[in-house]
Amino acid sequence: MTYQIPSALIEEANGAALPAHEDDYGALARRLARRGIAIEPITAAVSAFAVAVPTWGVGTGGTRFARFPGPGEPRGIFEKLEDCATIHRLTRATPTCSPHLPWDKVTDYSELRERAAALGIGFDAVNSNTFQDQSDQALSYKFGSLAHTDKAVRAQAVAHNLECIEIGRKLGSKALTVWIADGSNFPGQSSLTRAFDVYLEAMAEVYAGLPDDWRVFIEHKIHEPAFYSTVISDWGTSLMAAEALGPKAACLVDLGHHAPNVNIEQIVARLVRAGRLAGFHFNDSNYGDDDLDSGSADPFRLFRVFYELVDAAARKAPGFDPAYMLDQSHNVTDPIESLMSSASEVQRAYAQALAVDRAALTAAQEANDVMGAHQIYKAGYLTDVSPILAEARRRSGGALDPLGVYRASGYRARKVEERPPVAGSSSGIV
Ligand code: PSV
Ligand code: MN
Repeated sequence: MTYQIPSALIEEANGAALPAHEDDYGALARRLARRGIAIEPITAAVSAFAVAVPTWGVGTGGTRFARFPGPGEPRGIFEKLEDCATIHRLTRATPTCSPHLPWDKVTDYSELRERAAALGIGFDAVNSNTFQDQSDQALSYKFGSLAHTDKAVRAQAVAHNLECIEIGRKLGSKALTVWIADGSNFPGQSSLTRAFDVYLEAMAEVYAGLPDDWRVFIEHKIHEPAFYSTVISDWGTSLMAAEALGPKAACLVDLGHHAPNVNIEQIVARLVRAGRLAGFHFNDSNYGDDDLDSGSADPFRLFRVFYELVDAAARKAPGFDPAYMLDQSHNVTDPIESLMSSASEVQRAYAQALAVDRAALTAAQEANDVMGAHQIYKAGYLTDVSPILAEARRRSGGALDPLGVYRASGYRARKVEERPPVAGSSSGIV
């Protein structure tokens, strides 16, 4: 039996921190009440909110220059699941993981599903990978996959996506996320029109393989690894593709995949309006697809996105059912610490958005009270909702202070003993 953080440790730490926490929670409740906002519905909503952990995120990431492996890294999907379970155990915010194939391939998927269930973890959207070549692969993706000029390469990429659906079915997943690296590095290198046409043709075959209760998430990205054009470059292209494919297709927003300074929350509002918002890959960025921890660089942007989500849910926008996933690369931190903190930052943005007085905001907007509207909106962001997040965790058996308990447990040191490095092991993402 491998080491898991004992419940007793969580209870003991919670007991010690409880008086101060209750004081803070009570003070916040009174403060919100003065603004006409009840704390309990926010705490209940945060408790019910979940975000999936990417299986590739529990290994140390890297850049195109280097990867500096961390100690006690998971050496395969079973150990990745253990780390995902640890994150959920302490935060109670991450009951599912989002697997990436073929990185997470195994021979027995019922065993994988059972092991995950025993650890209290389920499976969210399955991610396909046609952006790398695998050793057993017949044709190369160097010049593209689903949008390759050669039909045989496209067929290979279609077959991989169909296999991902099959594996996902065995794991209890209900969605396939498709991000392709296809694009070009030189003006004139490829036909901007033909590349999109053949992509749609190939994706129609993937779409045809979706079970009735499945969805396909199309993930756009403006650049990288292609630096002149990408085939699925932006939300407009993604929406065109989703509409061409059918009702089971929707657009996934990775926060790092946009032009600098783009108004992401407006994209979110438009996709909600079109009934095509698939969900998110949360992360943060300063420059490009930096894959920094969610809410670490620009927490106000995360809040702005969540305001649109809260607004859409309150309006009961048709077809609004986004899937929430993290997608980050942890190059210099312990990935478990980063993922716990990120799950909490995503919940924080949600709670802050819920702390906006929507009726007052609508009235101010309608009256063209510019500064009034801005202050009402900003008041949500300026609310320190930390006691709500802690209370939501405590009520579901998690830790008031996940990072403190994680560090006190010595989990990583135990994993260093249990997981001696294996030659060639990799976290997958660079
Ligand atoms: C691409 O940058 C991406 O955001 C896609 O979601 C991939 O599946 C993921 O990163 C992992 O490489
Ligand atoms: Mn992504």
